[in-house]
Amino acid sequence: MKRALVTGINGQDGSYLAELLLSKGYEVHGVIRRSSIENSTKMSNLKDSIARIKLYTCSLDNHLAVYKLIAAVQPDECYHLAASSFVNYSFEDEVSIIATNFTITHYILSSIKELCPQCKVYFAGSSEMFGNADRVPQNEDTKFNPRSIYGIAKLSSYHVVKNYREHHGLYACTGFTYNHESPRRSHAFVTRKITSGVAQIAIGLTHKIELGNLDAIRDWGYAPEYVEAMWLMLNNPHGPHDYVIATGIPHSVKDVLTFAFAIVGLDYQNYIDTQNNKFFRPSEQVPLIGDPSNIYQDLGWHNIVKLEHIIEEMVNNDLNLLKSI
Ligand code: G4F
Repeated sequence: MKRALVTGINGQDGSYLAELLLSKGYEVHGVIRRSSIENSTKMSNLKDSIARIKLYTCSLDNHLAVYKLIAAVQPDECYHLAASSFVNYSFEDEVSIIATNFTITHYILSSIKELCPQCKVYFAGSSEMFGNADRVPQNEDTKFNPRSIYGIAKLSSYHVVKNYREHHGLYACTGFTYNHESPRRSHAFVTRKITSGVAQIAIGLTHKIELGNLDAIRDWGYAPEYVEAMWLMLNNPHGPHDYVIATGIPHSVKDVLTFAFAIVGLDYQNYIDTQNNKFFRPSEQVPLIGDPSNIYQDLGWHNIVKLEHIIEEMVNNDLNLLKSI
């Protein structure tokens, strides 16, 4: 039986990945923050799988703790998904973003190199590493040009992963994931903010959603499909390679609004407030759209579920959550 270690297992991606690995017969070990274990909201994504997972509360920002964790688990595959995943532009958060999105990656790789160098490692990279890209769509050869500390920290991790692959012989690779959504998405992200707002409007709890740039373009896919891509990357007959994981299809925030409000039969234009500057991002001129040709060619992966259906599932889930209160 293969043994997998997943960091950030209670997040959107970690929880779907845990379910996928369990369905494939893996022994699944997961790491969560100590503060999460007593917070039922933070554990809710694991409600269907928690009984079959071995959970550890480990401070990943402590090198010795990471070393001891890897020594205890001795994984065959490690999926490093733990991250500050909100692309925050506030200066106060920069130190913690660098610690979470860069330093921990190094702790994990260095521990694996010492303790179980046969372990394959997946690192969750991001389209934010391309930032203000010089082309649309972006692929694995596109020049990196991150525009946020988040993107810089992810890019630094990518270089450490590459270094451990090329100079230490580890099977380690990075997935450049573009936005991926589901009912498990946290409320900070625009899709969930919209779908939960629509559900609240539909039952009369509020009458406005405050948003930033409605013309922002993103490449939004379906999270359960993206974790399949991660697994395929660690089971790649061509060896360890980095891939863009994306749909290649551009959509605007307005499209998300149109899909979401259509579910409850309303016109979004009557319910949106864009006066608050705090929701606008600097430097979003270049749309982040991925070219998934390489992962399709090598691993046969491509997205299936369209954004319209993802949003429908999210709105219905948010309506059900409100009805169950
Ligand atoms: O949902 P978002 O906050 O996601 P963002 O920043 O693209 O980041 C997500 O995808 C990245 C790429 O895969 C990941 F690296 C990252 O970890 C995360 O998963 O924003 C999406 C778009 C942006 O263009 C933003 O300007 O929505 C626009 N937007 C407009 N109004 C808003 C809002 N975003 C948020 N969060 N809140 C708003 O009110």
